[in-house]
Amino acid sequence: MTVRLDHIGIAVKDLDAAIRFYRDVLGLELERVEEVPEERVRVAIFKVGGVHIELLQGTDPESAVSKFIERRSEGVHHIAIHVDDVDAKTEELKARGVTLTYDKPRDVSGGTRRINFVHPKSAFGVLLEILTRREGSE
Ligand code: CMX
Repeated sequence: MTVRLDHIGIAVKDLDAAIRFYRDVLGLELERVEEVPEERVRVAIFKVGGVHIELLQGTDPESAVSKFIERRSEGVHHIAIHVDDVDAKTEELKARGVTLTYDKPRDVSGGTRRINFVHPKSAFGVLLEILTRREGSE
């Protein structure tokens, strides 16, 4: 069973400015920049040891990330934990009374990741992403 910290998501207003800081000032390795239309975000992914830092900018005002920034300002938005089977984990957590944002996990990034979220009210104030990466994707 592979349970591990996968990434830390940070909500930012200006992705390009944030990339300049994390890559050029801090010196982190930028792995890729991609759009995740299913979640209405553009993300920049940095490799930090075996974990990633994911900078997120909302692509429209209704995006969860845009709403988060408007309500609470920029900052740590979620912590993501990799599990072997996000579908099974979703069902297990639901059976234990945990509130998840999606009834069933959804595929994102061309099907390379399957994700769900535990609502912060069920996780002591932290939005927790649970995800399973498909074979071959990092
Ligand atoms: N971390 C901690 N608390 C959060 C939060 C976050 N990221 N987002 C919202 N909250 C808190 C709010 O501050 C609020 O708390 P109070 O009631 O104490 O003020 C409460 O949660 C609001 O909850 P809500 O009314 O149910 O819902 P919101 O409209 O604020 O939406 C959430 C919150 C988590 C349901 C929504 O953001 C969501 O569905 N998120 C999952 C999808 C997502 O975040 N996608 C972006 C990332 C995609 C990616 O990684 O690719």
